[in-house]
Order: sequence, then C-alpha cells, then structure tokens
Amino acid sequence: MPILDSEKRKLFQEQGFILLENAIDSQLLKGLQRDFNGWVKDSINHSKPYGKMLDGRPRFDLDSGHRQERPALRRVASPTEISSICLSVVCSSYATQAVVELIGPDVRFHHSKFNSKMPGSETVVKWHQDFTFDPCSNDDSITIIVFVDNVTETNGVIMLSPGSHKGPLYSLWQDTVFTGALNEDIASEMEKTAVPCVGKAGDVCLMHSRVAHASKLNQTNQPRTLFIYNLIAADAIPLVPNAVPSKHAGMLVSGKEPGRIRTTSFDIEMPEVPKDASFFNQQAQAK
Ligand SMILES: O=C(O)CCC(=O)C(=O)O
Repeated sequence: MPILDSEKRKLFQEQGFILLENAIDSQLLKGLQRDFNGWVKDSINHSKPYGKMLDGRPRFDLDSGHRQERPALRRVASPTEISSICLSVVCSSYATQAVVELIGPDVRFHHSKFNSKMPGSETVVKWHQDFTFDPCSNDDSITIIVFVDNVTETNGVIMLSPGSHKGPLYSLWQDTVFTGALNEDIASEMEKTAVPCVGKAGDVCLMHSRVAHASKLNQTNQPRTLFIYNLIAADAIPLVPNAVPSKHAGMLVSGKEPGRIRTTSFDIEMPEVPKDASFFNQQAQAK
C-alpha cells in the first residue's frame, strides 16, 4: 500500500514540500535522540570543531559561545558512518519509502547530517537552495528533514518558499565570494510568502532540493534538532565533490543500478566545498 495518496503527491509537485506526520517510528526516534544526546555530552570536552569526516574536515561543528554549561553542538556530518540508527532511518524508514514513491524506483543516498540549534545558540541559516550546493545531472533530488525534537515557530524553524522548486536556480556567490546564500533582494521576496516547517518529533518534511529555504534563530529554551539526509534518483550523477562526504554516498536505498545517466538542463555557478566543518562559516561571509 503506497504511503503517499494522490493529494500528497499533488501537493509535493505544486509547492515542492510536504509534511509526513509520524514518519519515523518511536524506536528509531528514540535512537536518534539517544545518539544525538550522547554526542552533545561528549562535545562538552571540546572547545573547537573536532572529529574527522572522510576528507579530513571536522565531523562535529560547534556554534560560537559553546561551553560546558551551555553546549552548542550545531552540526554532526555524515552520522550514518557512526550511528546504525541513522543508517536504518536512511535505508528503511517510511520517509525513505515515500521518497521512492516520488522519484523511484531506483534511488540512492547522497549525504546526511544532524543540524541542531541548542537553546541560546546563535545560528540562523540564510536563504539558499540545496541543489546549487549539490548539483546532479538531473534534479530528482529530495532533502528529508527528520524532526528529532518538536519544531515550533520560535525554536529555529525552517522557512520554505512554496513553488520555488519550479523557479530559477539562484546564485550563491556575492562578487567573488561563495557565501552559500541568495542575495538580499531575492531573500526578502521569498520572506513574503514563506511557510514555517513546523511539526512534532518523529514528523518528516520532504523537500524538493530546489526549494528555497532559510531558518530562524532559536528564541526558546528548547533544543531544535534535525536529522537531514538527501536522496537522489539513481540516474542523477553528482557533478561536484560531495560537501558532506560519506562512505555511504552512492549507496542504493531502493531498486537497482540503472546503468544510465539522465539530465535536466540548467546553468549554474560552481559551488565551493567549505574549508571548515560546515557551510555556516561560508554563510557568515554574506553581507
Ligand atoms: O538546520 C537548519 O535550520 C537549516 C538547514 C539547512 O537549510 C541546510 O542544512 O541546508
């Protein structure tokens, strides 16, 4: 029996995103929370980004102001490499099955990360489209946003621009600097019609990777943690080095090797792989 009814499929085609309630079962959700809380505990022993991803950059990224009494772990890169729960979510959750219904049957993993905004964290995310960070030969690419905590309008919610997946792919450059952010005029247009991506822990937002989005400051004393992964059609060939490299990149989560390359026509500037742990420092360069 399909997970998505025709209404949900239509909504995804029209606005570029849908919310799936309770798409992560309680055992997997508890596992995600347990693993993330363990990493937060460990982060107390560090004062700068630490650990190692496949390309040598730090796996664990800390927000400014991180300290023992107020840990601010903001990113864990490629957690499928260190958490069997994350790998299970990617390989066998309802969320993944729903993605297969949208862009399958042959679907592969591209990358994953945890993004967190602990109480008091200073992180905001500027407007951008994921696809211009991770362009592939075709744009059957979906970002899966798993709510590990309840997400409200005030604890650092992601704002989504409905229909923007059908529009242009915007530049992430300002002059000669790769800022990973849309220019301010375009961003303020997006703000006017943006929709908050709120839900309960265990809910999932499926977002077409061309959808423009941003996220707000956490103004509460509640954490906002997301497990985010990206799945692509198996005939979408990545065009640039993976900014969040993983030994699981390219793994089929459904179907078989298509032995084909399919293309969508577009023209974009090359993105830059961050030199540091994550794209937050690139975005900090935007004026
Ligand atoms: O964690 C967030 O608030 C936004 C994350 C995001 O947009 C991204 O990682 O591309």
